[in-house]
Amino acid sequence: MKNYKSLYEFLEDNVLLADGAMGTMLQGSELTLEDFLGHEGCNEVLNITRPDVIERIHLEYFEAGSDAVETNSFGCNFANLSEYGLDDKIFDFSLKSSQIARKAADQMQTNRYVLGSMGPGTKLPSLGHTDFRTLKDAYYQNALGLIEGGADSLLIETAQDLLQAKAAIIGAQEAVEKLGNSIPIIASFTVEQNGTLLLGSEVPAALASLVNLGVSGIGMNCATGPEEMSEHLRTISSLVTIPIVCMPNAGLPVLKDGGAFYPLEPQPFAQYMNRFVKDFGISIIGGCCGTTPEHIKNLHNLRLDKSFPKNVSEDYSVSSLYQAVPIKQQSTYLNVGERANANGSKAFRSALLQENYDECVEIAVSQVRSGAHVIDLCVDYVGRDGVHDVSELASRLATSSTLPIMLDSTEPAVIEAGLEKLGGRCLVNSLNFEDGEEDGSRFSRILNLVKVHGAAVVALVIDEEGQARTVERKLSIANRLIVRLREEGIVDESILVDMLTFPIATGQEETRRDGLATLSAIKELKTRFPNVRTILGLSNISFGLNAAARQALNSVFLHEAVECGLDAAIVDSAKIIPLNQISYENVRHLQNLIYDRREYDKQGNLTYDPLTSILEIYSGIDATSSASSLLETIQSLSIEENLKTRIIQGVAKDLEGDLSSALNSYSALEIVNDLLLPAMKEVGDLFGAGVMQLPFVLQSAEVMKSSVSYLERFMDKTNESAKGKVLLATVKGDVHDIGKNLVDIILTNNGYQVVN
Ligand code: THG
Repeated sequence: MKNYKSLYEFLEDNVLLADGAMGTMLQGSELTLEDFLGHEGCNEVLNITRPDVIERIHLEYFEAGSDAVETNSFGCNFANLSEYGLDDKIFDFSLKSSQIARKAADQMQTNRYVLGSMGPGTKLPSLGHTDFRTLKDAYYQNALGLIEGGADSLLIETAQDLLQAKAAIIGAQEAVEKLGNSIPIIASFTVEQNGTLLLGSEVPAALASLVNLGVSGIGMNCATGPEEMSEHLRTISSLVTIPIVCMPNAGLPVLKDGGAFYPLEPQPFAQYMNRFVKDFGISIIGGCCGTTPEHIKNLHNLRLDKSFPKNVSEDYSVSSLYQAVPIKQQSTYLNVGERANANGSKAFRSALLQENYDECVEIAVSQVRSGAHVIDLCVDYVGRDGVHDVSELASRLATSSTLPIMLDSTEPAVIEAGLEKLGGRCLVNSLNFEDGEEDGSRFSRILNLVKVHGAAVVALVIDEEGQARTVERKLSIANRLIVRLREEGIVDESILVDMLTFPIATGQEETRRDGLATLSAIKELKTRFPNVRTILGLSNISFGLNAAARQALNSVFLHEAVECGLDAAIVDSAKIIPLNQISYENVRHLQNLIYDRREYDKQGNLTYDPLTSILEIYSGIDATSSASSLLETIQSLSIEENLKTRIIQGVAKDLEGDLSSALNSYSALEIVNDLLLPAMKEVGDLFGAGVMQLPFVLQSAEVMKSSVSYLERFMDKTNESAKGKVLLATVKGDVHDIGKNLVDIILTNNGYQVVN
């Protein structure tokens, strides 16, 4: 009887050596079309028809020294199996694959482990190929089968779309919970040669999104050899404390005799891995495409000891699909743009009511130009279907926004619908104790969503008795919130307490000291809980004043709050004025209003009221007009620059009007060849240089496509498809399908006739 250690225990003091490639080993085995039951290329079928072949491959790896092997279930997911009409077999194939690996592991004399492989599939939810629920439910079946078959861990690998990885992790967690046996869930993403994931995610964005879901290990596999992974591993090891995975290909593939060949030999492969284990504390190693039992043998012979990453500063960031944004900014506050709010912006509201979602998105993302770090998204509006609205908007923002999203709603269903569209790590705004904290309360429902999706959370000082206005009540509710969230495993750095902002310029006596109470409470909270973050919805402070006075008061109040330790603010970033641009005298009056410094004579008569002075100073003053929208900017350009900018920025709104003006000076063909195509070329160059991410390229291509389809009617028939006919194809169900379709759009736009 072996002295069986759980994988958790093993990982505590050891480097886990996994196996190498499965696919290439299968290609080397003599398999017939019958073995595949006619489903050529569907390796998962082999679990049923040729368990002997799969078992033999596992044994080869164990004999080469693998501590663990991966189940033959990389394609046991919704996208892959539905290509073959086999998506009802997810559970069965997973179960079988896991039983085969378990059987092989149990034949060995020493402890060996089974890693249940969960691959990415070919449908990317961030691009709308499928939805989160469908994927999550299929991954749940995948994970159930793997666990029941005896897997010691679930390895979500080759993740390319953060939303897909999130669906896989959450599906896996549900399965683990259902079966009640705790096993580690490990996530591994794929960084392309350009240094990002397929959809453009930078490594820290992937970490923010996935590590916070509560995985037990994180890292990367596939796409490149070890050399290209080195700097990314350095980044990962500087940001996380959980075990790190690294399973590279045997180098970058070269084409040889019509097939891909992975050139990195076992010896140099092992040398790289040796360095990664020592320098970056990588503790789960193995190989991906092109690696063989020989590669594993060389790794085994190194007998690597576990080392630990040095200089880790854990990263508490939120993220979009593309970038991570630290919640705690170094020398400023986290600027959360307030404009995408149905209650807080007339322009946004009217676009929403017309269901002009593209316009809503434009309002939201334009805030990046005035310095926003995060977008607050609030669609709550009486009489509207919030779930529908948030789904429409979040799915667009998921790829159009480089900024992370703060989902602002009182409805758990709205928050959930938003979370299911966004691959990045969101902030949830907000939690409070208004209807208590029992099961079924909004507090418990929203908290559960925060936990499941690994979000950061805004917590408001509101309890069963209402909003806290005194310093004492603000602090006591804040304390109750923090204690409760800590119990649920939420770290201080992911909690943003909102001490609440009330209007202070109403003239009513009882509101005079509200701003002061908010500032004092923030200051005290920061001394009691230095790692808990604080946030305010800033603009509430100035309701009732005219626009110019509001901008000034908001700006001064923000300055005071940051001095007291405020970490984040929901603001109209275009309208915050640096204090040095407000006159000294006005700043004094505004500060006097905030700190309620009125003056009285000896008889107790009021001699100075800052509010009166402010009303006088700002009466009749217009607020400076804020930055005009991107479309306005575009339409102020020359027609040539207008069309070029439209393509590069992907702006399709009112396109036909502008194209029709261009037809006054150019022929349709000239517009395409001399204006639009050079702009597309620039898009291509920006993409090649890694400056522009894939979804934006697709957006540009869409504008190109709409332009061409409008202009076509003005072209001579003889010019059509003069350049020739192109046949495009790739392996059925392969990830390269996306690239192929992109090539189709671009070739079609360049005058080729494409058979896809
Ligand atoms: N705390 C938290 N979340 C919040 C708030 C808060 N979310 C909503 C709100 N308060 C913060 N957002 C806004 C957005 C806009 C305005 C105020 C707060 C605002 N809008 C102008 C007005 O109503 O006069 C309209 C401008 C326009 O129409 O363009 O003032 O406190 N956690």
